[in-house]
Amino acid sequence: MTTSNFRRRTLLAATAALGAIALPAIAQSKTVLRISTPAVPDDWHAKMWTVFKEALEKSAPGEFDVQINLNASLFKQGTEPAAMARGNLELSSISAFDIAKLVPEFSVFTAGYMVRDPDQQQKIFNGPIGAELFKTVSEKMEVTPLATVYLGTRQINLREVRNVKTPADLKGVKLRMPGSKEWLFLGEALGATATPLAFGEVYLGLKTGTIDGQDNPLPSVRAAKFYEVTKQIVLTSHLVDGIFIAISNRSFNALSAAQKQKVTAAAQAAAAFNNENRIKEEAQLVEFFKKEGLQVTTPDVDAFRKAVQTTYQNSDYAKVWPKGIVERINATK
Ligand code: KDO
Repeated sequence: MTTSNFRRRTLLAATAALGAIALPAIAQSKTVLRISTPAVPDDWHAKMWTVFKEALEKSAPGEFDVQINLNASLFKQGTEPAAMARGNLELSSISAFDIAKLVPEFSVFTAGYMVRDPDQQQKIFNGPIGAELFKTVSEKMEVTPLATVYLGTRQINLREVRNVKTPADLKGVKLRMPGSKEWLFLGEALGATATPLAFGEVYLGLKTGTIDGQDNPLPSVRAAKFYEVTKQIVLTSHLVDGIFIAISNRSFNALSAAQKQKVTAAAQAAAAFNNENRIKEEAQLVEFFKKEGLQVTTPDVDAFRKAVQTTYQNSDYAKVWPKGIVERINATK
């Protein structure tokens, strides 16, 4: 072997050894982003996380390890904000109801018939109202909202057909709501007997009759197959529901400025994907449910609106809403 050959081989061996050491080091330096959501795989706000992951793989190749956990398999529904604040979870989509527990003024967005439509929802949260409230969310909850996701307009979905025109017609109906007092208040405001249950248990609850109905946006009724175990949808349109892609402050603050920008852009791309597809599907689903044999009925929505709005206005929730916020929401066009 010539000296130069020997040198080259030694160099190659050294590089290989370095590589063997360096590779796992690179792998370890990837920032892990764990996501937990109760969303079922076929729902748009589950699929949007793949858009998030792919956007980051493109904009920041090799920098992030995005781990998507659906069906509440990592954290129970509603426990995600606490997990993020503790640093046990990086990302989730959190609801206005989750936020209202720690930021009481946010309960204005848990009130029925407050937000008009998905377009107004985006304008509210991407404008000054959103900026002010999200600042408080970050300070009090240790999470940063990155994008507003339209979850859909919530409708009532019943096991047995019932003539529902006004809230009085829901008297005694065991209406499943997610498990927090803010959600139960909404169910009661609709005239029903609100019963708490996690999303993952609703299908069985409807099937066995431990609950008489549930409320969710139509795309989720389809994705979670609730239409298989119910006979009616009552188009109350009582809540233009939003969830917020949020990241724990601990994780966000550890990122470089460029990474923060890329993560935010990926979250916004994910939300846009969800919003576009959900709005499109929502417009087509009444026909789908009818074909599946469900009765889709329209109640006296004005009667529901009046009753629900009055209940909220007279509640303790309204007492902590920032002065003039309802007028500001209504003026957002
Ligand atoms: C539900 O439990 O009814 C709800 O729609 C509440 C939302 O805030 C959100 O948690 C959603 O479930 C899940 O993502 C499942 O779609």
